[in-house]
Amino acid sequence: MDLDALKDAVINGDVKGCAVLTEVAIRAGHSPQKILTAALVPAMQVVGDKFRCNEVYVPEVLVAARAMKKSLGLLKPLLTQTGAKPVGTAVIGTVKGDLHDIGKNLVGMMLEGAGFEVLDLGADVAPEKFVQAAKDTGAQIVGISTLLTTTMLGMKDVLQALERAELRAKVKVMVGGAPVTQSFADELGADGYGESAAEAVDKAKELLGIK
Ligand code: B12
Repeated sequence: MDLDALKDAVINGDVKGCAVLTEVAIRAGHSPQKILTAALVPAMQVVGDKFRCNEVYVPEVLVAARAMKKSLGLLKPLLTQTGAKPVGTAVIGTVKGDLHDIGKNLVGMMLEGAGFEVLDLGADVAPEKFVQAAKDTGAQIVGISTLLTTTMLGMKDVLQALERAELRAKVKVMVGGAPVTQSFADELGADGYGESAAEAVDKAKELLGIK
């Protein structure tokens, strides 16, 4: 089965089509990673490009996002099944003022799949919430996501709040999201950056010294 039909279903915001085609792709033997990288992620790229060129508007982006979420929901059990003892705990969330959560959700699923216990705080998360969650769970990793250039500096607020709570030395902070780069992460003073959910997993393991 070729995955273009699934990619088109996401672009067109066809939730039912996404459900059926994702099931078909799984049954045809495509790995969840392949379905992500060959269909779902490139589909959102196309939607983003169309949005930038004013070919589509927020409502169309929203329905595409809903369709993508349907597929991700079906892939989740495959991405997160491990059965092993947790290798660490991660708290993740999207910064305050930013409602984008698809990439962050994907990072959460892949971390779970790699054996992490994940507390997902959702989107539009205030710095104090990151701090409280890190305290409550004793997390070793805090992952912050942002998709908007206007909210990128909100990541700094989270780092500063962790410092004020004297947690900065206890947790490793990873940042990511489309506008974030390694050099921006370095400027912020974050411990790690990942360009994709797969890189987020590699980075989290590296930061905790897990092979
Ligand atoms: C879907 C979408 C929406 C949906 C979001 C639905 C949802 N529930 O998430 C809706 C319609 C709500 C939306 C709203 C808006 N959006 Co929008 N949106 C997008 C779009 C098309 C796709 C984003 C996406 O899901 N990508 C797919 C995922 C899988 O990729 P990702 O998020 O980058 O995540 C990957 C990596 O970055 C990384 N990663 C992500 N997080 C983390 C965290 C860590 C710790 C690590 C290590 C890695 C990591 O791993 C992920 C998986 O591989 C992008 C365009 C684009 N191509 O990015 C625009 C985009 C982000 N939106 C944009 C804008 C402008 C807006 C609005 C302001 C529009 C408006 N006028 O209202 C609002 C903002 C609302 C708000 N306050 O947040 C702009 C941002 C421009 C900028 N420079 O800031 C973009 C770039 C579109 C554009 N080309 O102009 N949007």
